[in-house]
Amino acid sequence: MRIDILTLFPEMFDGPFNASILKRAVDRKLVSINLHNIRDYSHDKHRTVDDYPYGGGAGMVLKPEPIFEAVEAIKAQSHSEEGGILPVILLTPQGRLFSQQIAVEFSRYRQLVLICGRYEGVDERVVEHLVTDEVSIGDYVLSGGELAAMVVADVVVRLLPGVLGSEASPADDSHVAGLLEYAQYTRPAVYRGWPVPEVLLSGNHAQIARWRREQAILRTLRRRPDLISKASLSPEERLLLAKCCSS
Ligand code: 6GU
Repeated sequence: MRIDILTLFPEMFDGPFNASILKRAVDRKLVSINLHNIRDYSHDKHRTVDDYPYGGGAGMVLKPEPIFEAVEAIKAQSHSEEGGILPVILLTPQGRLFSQQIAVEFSRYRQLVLICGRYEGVDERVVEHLVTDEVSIGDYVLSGGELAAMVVADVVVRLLPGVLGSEASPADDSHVAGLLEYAQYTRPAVYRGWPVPEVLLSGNHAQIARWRREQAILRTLRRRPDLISKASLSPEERLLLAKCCSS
């Protein structure tokens, strides 16, 4: 996969893309991440990228020309022979709420373009005529789309084939089956007097799997009851829930 990121602050990306799983994925050429400074596409010697809003009001608005021209330059250099649609995703608090499901959807594309919004907003003609999707990472306001773009890139890249080791399957992750993950323990078996649940030491794999499943369901119910109705549960599990909630 190729990810192109348009930003006014490319240096913000140095950290996350140069460590851990993202770095390994880049080093192994499973993904290439290309940063583009929107300012490089400005038209004047002051490298202007924003301007006052028509109609007045506080703050500045990102001008359309540099963003259109940056995306057009990306389109011209990459995969143009394929003719498929290129997702152009604007990171903005106005967008649809990002989720594991949206990440799976994004992970199926050969290429993504992420545009990091800044200031009070982006000229609406960018949204109407260039952007194919607007995404927010939560109901709070960041000072710009950069951190959100890093979140989206991280979540998508770890889904790409070969990025995680075979033993760490994304299929078990929280939110994949619509449930939170069960509690994990490692050695020592007793730490400061706190023991690891006995079933995990039993070696009985069927029993362990059953315990973990139950833990995941109960934890989701307690912490994120909003997720339970959409989780894929067996009829027996639904019955268990009905019992424990009514008592
Ligand atoms: Cl994508 N951008 C900004 N500025 N704030 C946000 C966000 C994005 N998602 C949540 N808050």
